[in-house]
Amino acid sequence: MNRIAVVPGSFDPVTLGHLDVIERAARLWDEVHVVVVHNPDKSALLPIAQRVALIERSIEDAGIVGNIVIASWSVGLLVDYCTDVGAHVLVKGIRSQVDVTYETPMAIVNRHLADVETVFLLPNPANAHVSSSLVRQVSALGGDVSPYVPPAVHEYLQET
Ligand code: COD
Repeated sequence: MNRIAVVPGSFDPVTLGHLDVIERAARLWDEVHVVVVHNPDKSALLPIAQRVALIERSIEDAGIVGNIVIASWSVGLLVDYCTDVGAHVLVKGIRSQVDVTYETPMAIVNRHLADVETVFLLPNPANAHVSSSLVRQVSALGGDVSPYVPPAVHEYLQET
């Protein structure tokens, strides 16, 4: 059986913290779907197609190849995507108690809705403070975000 995991996120933009979770998931599962999902609770900086393109480039540049599919999902439940592709696992990163509080009810509901389990990975300590919102803020104020994002994202943010 091909074991498939879904790594969902807003990825607005993808950071080194996200890449770490994706790379580790790719070692643990046969196939990993990185899915860009519109989060209605957050106001977006990048269009979804741009987020997908930056993930594609960042994964390629990092040499994480072979078993990764990149997709976006904006219609319906995230577990519907999982069912469509035959995935029974969602992988999320947990940086702090805030993430636990946000993710716990979703994990319970997703298991109830479609028998999809959520597996939480602790962050690499080097990236534990990194978030897309921090990157957006530092970038908007003219700061250097290169310690937090893949080179493709740094380049993109400098150009825009
Ligand atoms: N280190 C490790 N993990 C990290 C880091 C880091 N530095 N930064 C972020 N992460 C993790 C986050 O904890 C999260 O698990 C994931 O990476 C994505 O993060 P973001 O910020 O890009 O995405 P979010 O938090 O806005 O999540 C958006 C989702 C769409 C994935 C989420 O809202 C979701 O699962 N929605 C489900 C929609 C649905 O079907 N709802 C109904 C049933 S619950």
